[in-house]
Amino acid sequence: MSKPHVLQMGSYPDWDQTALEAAYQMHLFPAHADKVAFLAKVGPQIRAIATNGGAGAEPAVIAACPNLEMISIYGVGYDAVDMAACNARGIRVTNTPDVLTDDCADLAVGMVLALARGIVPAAAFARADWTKGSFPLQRRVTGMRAGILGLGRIGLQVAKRLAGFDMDIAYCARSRKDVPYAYFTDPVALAARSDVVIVTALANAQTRHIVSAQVLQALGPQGLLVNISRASNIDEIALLHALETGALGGAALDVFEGEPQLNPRFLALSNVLLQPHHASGTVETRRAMGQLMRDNLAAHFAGQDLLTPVI
Ligand code: 8YV
Repeated sequence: MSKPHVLQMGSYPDWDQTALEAAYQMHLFPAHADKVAFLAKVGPQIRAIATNGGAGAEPAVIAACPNLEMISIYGVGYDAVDMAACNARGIRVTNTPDVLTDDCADLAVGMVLALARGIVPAAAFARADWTKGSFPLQRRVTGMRAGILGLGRIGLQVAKRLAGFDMDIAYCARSRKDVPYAYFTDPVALAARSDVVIVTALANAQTRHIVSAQVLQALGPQGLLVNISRASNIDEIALLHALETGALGGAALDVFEGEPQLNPRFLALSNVLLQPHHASGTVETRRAMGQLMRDNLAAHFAGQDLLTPVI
């Protein structure tokens, strides 16, 4: 029997790539300069798309695949997939929740510590400048007031970790959860009572720029912002302005508008910690994500229940 044709939107580690190619006829989208011609040729054969959180599957790609049955995402976020088209056409979508939760929470906490304590500039100082003076005093982490924006699986694990630092934890989410943390419906009010705001919310049209100029102002000149979710959750231009003028104390960011190209204004700032969209980037987690992404594809083609369906 011939292998099902699968459109691949991004790159995978070799262990996934080898396994995918053994099971499917893979068509690598980024390898083709003329995307329209490529899709016109292979689109009708495609039965599944294998993608990741950033590449997703945009409307033109889905429209060019009339026989598409499912999209398997290597990542938890599905904001880059045209979900309206999938809903309308009955295309199933799977993601990789749970397996990446701990790593994402770990990095968020690491970013809080690194930002507040200046760990990255301190490391550079120890190498180059220590004999010339003392490193400036930094901010205490233990006991901080933390605000978590979006208390899903990852946000909950961030809260659990921060509780270990005796933090006073509050959260903002669509609905109140059964947790011992203060609940806020308004992100501005959450920011006003917080020393650090950590954004873990899934991105969608409702959360676009939820971290607004007002939220940044409420966080204030001593306030810290950490984002491991999606760039669209933050008004990036307002953030740059707040960082440049000192209206916000500092930011640690794993995600950016137009990544991997960064707005060059970020590179001129000393009150930011920049990460290359790497919250799930450990060998252990990426292996588990790849396995789950492939298991969902396999379940679909075997006519079995999907393991982690979004729709
Ligand atoms: C991955 C992500 O970095 O889970 C997500 O939504 O953005 C990340 O875990 C990405 O999907 C892998 O390229």
